Parts: sequence; structure tokens; C-alpha cells
Amino acid sequence: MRLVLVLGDQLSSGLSALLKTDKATDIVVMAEVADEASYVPHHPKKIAFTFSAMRKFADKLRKEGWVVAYTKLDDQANTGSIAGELIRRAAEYDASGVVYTEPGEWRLIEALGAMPLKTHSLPDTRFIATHQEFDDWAKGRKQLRMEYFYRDMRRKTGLLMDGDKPEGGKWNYDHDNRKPAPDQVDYPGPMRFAPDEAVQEVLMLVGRRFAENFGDLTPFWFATDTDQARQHLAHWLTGGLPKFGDFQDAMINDNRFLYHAVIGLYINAGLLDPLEVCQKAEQAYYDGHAPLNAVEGFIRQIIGWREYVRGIYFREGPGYTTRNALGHDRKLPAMYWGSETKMNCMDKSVDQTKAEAYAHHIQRLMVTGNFALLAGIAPAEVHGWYLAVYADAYEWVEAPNVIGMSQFADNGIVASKPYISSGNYIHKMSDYCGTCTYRVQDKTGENACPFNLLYWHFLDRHRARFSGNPRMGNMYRVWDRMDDVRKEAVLREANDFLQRMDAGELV
Ligand code: FAD
Ligand code: DLZ
Ligand code: SF4
Repeated sequence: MRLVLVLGDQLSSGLSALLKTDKATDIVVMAEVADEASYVPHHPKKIAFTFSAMRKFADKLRKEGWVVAYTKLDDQANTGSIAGELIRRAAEYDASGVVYTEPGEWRLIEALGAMPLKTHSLPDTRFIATHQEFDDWAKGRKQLRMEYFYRDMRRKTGLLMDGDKPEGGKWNYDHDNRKPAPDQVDYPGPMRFAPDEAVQEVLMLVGRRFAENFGDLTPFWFATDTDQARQHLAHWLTGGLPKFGDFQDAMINDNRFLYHAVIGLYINAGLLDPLEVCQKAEQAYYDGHAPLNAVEGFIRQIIGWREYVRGIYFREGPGYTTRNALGHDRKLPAMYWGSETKMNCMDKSVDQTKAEAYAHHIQRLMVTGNFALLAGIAPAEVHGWYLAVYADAYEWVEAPNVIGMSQFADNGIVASKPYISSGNYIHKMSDYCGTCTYRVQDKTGENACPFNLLYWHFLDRHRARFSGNPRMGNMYRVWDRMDDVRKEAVLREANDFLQRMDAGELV
């Protein structure tokens, strides 16, 4: 008899560990443990989602005939860690060993490998590319450009392929996907599910045990099983997908989700299969329900970016999260944890993160990420924040996005140049600036937008590293053409802003 570990983000019937074991003889182990619930101060909604979905998945397995040894967080015998639970259950059932699907985090991979038990780790087949395929693709390349990897994934899956050519003649329709914020959004947002009894029990537990964590536990509306997640997906495919592409980069004061799918949490936890999701989106295109720019853009995020960042995480190894190529060392300011700020874009992005454990890609990249990079915040602190606050955050996907794409801390493996912008970009893509205390038009002075000041501060302090980057030459030429008095004022005001922020003043 073997134990079969199922982790909180492995809630898939097709999990390799379940497929390779036998419900007649083997025993599934699932455990809510303090270690997993507190390696970062997770958003309460994320913990409630994980525990609810775990409990429902355990019930489903039992109905299918599995014996499931499930540990609840409050159980007396709970050892507090996954390894501890496996060791305890192995003794209880006199198990010959443990079978598991590779976890999505080095921390756990190492902890499981160090257990005094016979272990058998299986590849996680819920992804499209294997580690070997990614490494073969990456080997010998000077730059690991997602776009080329993505094309291979299109060929591999056959998604949006017309023979060996991309559907419509182009691989990438991103050019059509940068429309600014629309006046009205004609999609009501993600489907919301009233908590049933099982979820309510978890909400009580999380409310009691994690009351101090940043984030609102209620209203809790996430799907917590595959049936619900599929209902939500169907709702989005009809209402959201058609305009997903057009407004993918837009941000609006009064709308937290726009046309985004809000499915990262469901795919990452295993409730939805990424390929199935893409095939349904592809069908919407062939049925004439959604345009190619939307469908291609969406499929690229999943079989392109999602697979690519996973490849990077596993290729770069356990030290990736400690990288700090730019030597940034500022503490994460309290505004990330909800303290007041006068910057409306930051306020709105953090506020919705607190309420929903969700912000969309451009808020993460061009608002909170951009600000952290411009202000020189230590990437490890930024990483800890993103890992904690989003319901879809697991290290394999979060770290390459934060350490690599957003903070350039991996020295350009993921991003060929830093994703930085002045207030202009935010102004173009959102209605945030219209209701901000700062003025986006002001480049210096009392009301100057801090993004404007910090943008030049960043370029100036990292001149040696970036002035030779062909994609940044223009920025440096603009800076160099500015007169010295103006330059001096920008840098002085940027430094002053940073000092006031560090001192905890309202900025
Ligand atoms: P949509 O915008 O509707 O996109 C559809 C799906 O595409 C997503 O659900 C996701 O599965 C996939 N996807 C899109 N972009 C990416 C990407 N860059 N990397 C991986 N998958 C992608 N995504 C996470 O799943 N977990 C994270 O912890 C995470 N942290 C991020 C941190 C930063 C700084 C940035 C810039 C991006 C991060 N992303 C992360 C990627 C992306 O922002 C989220 O996947 C997306 O916002 C989730 O919302 P959605 O489901 O509405 O996505
Ligand atoms: C995110 C999370 C949380 C909050 N709690 C648990 C838990 O108690 N038990 C569990 O098995 N998994 C949990 N998870 C998901 C794990 O942290 C995740 O499996 C690892 O980070 C690897 O991706
Ligand atoms: Fe953000 Fe600057 Fe616009 Fe204010 S003015 S919302 S700080 S970009």
C-alpha cells in the first residue's frame, strides 16, 4: 500500500499521481497545514479558496472509491507540514512509500525529497511542455523569447493552426489589443457563487485563524470545484472573450475585472485544464462568437506565457527568487498593505487586490510592479507580496513574472528591457489620473505625478546598465536633451519623494 499525495494546487482528476496508483489499494493523503498556509501571509480569500476546493476534491475522490486521509487545519494530530503529515500517515497505514506529482515550488520539492520515506515523484502532466522540451528549446539560445516558444506550443497543440500555418496568417495579433479604457463595459464580470455549507465552514475557520492577514475574506464568491469553474468559464467565453483582446491592457476606476477571464486561480489549482480552456476559446472563434485577436491573445497567455514562465522557473533553479540584478534594497512601503496613498492608480490596484485577491495583468505589471521597480524596492520583498496577495499565486508562476518580467532582477532572462513607464502610459490606458491628487501632466513641482519623477530617476541611476540597450536608446536621448536645471529638479524631487515615502509620510 502506498500513499498518494494530492496538494492544494493539484486538484485534478487527471493528476499523474492519481493515474499511476490504485484506488483499490493505495490511500490519498491531503492536508491543510500551517506551513503551506503561512509561508507567506496569504490573502484570506486564497486560503479559503484552497481549503474549500481541497475539501470538495477529497469528497469527489471518496465518491469515486478512493480512501482519502484528509487532515483539517484544526485537527489535533496535525503536524503542521506536508512532510510531517506524510510521515504520520505512513506510520498509521504502514505504507511502503509515497507517490506524488512534482510540486510547483522548490521549497516543497526539497522537503519531500528529504523525507525518511521511499518516494516516487512523477512529472506534472497538466502542462503542455515537459521540462525536457523547454530545456531543449532554450539550449544554445542567446535570448529566451516567449514568442518563439509560443509558436512551438501552437504547433504542438494544433491550436489555431491552419495546417502548418497560423490561423489568419499571423502568429500574434497583439497589435490590435491595446485599446484604452472603454466608456462602458458590457460584461458583468466573473460568475459569483454563494458559499455553500462546506465553504461556510472553511470561511469560519479562516476568519478565526487568519484574521490578521491582509485581505477581505468576504464576500467570498469564487468557484470551488470543477463544475462551478466550468460554469464560470462558459459565462466568460460568451460575455468576456469577444472583447478580451481589445481591452486587455485597459484599467478603470469602477471596474475591477473588465473583460478578463479571472481563471488563473482555477487553472493553477487544477480545477480547469489549460488545454481544455484553450480548445473552448478556439471553438468560440471557429463558431464566429469571438474574433481572432481576442482568441489568439488569450490562447497565447496560456500556452505561451504560462508555459514559458514555468519553464524558466524550473530551468533557473531554487535560487531564482533571491536574484537582485539591479541591487534594489528599499523596503516595501506600507501602501502595498493598504495604507493610504495619494496615487490613485496604486490606491485602486491595491484596494481591489485587498477586496478580491485579484488584479489583472496590467495593474500587476504597470502599476504596482512598475512603481516597485522605479522606486528600487528589494525584489525579494516584492516577490513576497505578490505571492501572498493573489489567489492565483504559486511560486512557479509568480516568481518569473515578478523577479523576471516585472522587476528585471534576473538580469533580463524574461524581459529584454525593464517594464517601466512614466505616468503617461497609465494615463493612456486608464481613467485613474482624472481622479488623482497628483497631476499626470506635471513633470516637476508639488503635484507632479511620482511615476514621472521616478521614471527618470530609474533611468539616471541605471545608466551604465541600460543606456546601451537598443530598445532604451530613445529614452536616454530624451533625458539627455533635457536642460540641466530641469534634470536636477526631477532628481531632487524624486529623491525627496522617496525619502518621504520611506519615512512613512503620506505620498
Ligand atoms: P487573463 O488576463 O484573462 O489571462 C488568461 C490566463 O492567461 C490567465 O488566467 C493565466 O493563466 C494566463 N496568463 C496570462 N498572463 C500570464 C503570465 N504572464 N504568466 C502566466 N500565465 C499568464 N499569474 C498567475 O497565474 N499567478 C501569479 O502569481 C501571477 N503573478 C504575476 C505577477 C506579475 C508582476 C505579473 C506582471 C503577472 C503575474 N501573473 C500571474 C500573470 C497574469 O497577470 C495573471 O495570470 C492574470 O492577471 C490572471 O488573471 P486572469 O485569469 O483574469 O487572466
Ligand atoms: C496555497 C496553499 C495553501 C494556502 N494551503 C495549502 C495546504 O494547506 N495544503 C496543501 O496541500 N497546499 C496548500 N496550498 C498550495 C501549496 O502551497 C502548493 O502546493 C505549493 O506552493 C506548490 O505549488
Ligand atoms: Fe498614477 Fe500619476 Fe496617474 Fe496619479 S497621476 S493616477 S500617480 S499615473
